[in-house]
Amino acid sequence: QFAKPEQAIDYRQASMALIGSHFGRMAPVAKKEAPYDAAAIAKNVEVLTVLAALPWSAFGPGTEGGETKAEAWSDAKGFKQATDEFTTAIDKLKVASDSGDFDAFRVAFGNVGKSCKTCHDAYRKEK
Ligand code: ASC
Repeated sequence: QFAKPEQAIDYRQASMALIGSHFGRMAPVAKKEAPYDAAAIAKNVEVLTVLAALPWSAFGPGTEGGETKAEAWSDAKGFKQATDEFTTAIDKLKVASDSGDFDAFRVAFGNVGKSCKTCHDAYRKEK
């Protein structure tokens, strides 16, 4: 899939950036700073569910580096668990946003954010 480690690093950073864009744009809605447009949120979350699957194959053996701590490989089990928790939280956000219920969306959105932070705290280098 990736001829060189740098290509894997670029790929995971690019896909994470898209996830950050599609997740972060919903923050004003979750914080009640912007109106809740259920259809627009559901459409955005649908994109996000696809994006959320992308980065993980780009953390293969021999692709150490970039912004990722060595622990992502030395503690591969913990890393896998953290990324699984994220994709599970995304699946729950999809169910919540499809329901059109604002509070369900808000709670599920917050849980995705927590899973982002938990994994970043453990496995992303300090900036
Ligand atoms: C984002 C983003 C993250 C998460 C995290 C949530 O929008 O880029 O890494 O949310 O800040 O706690």
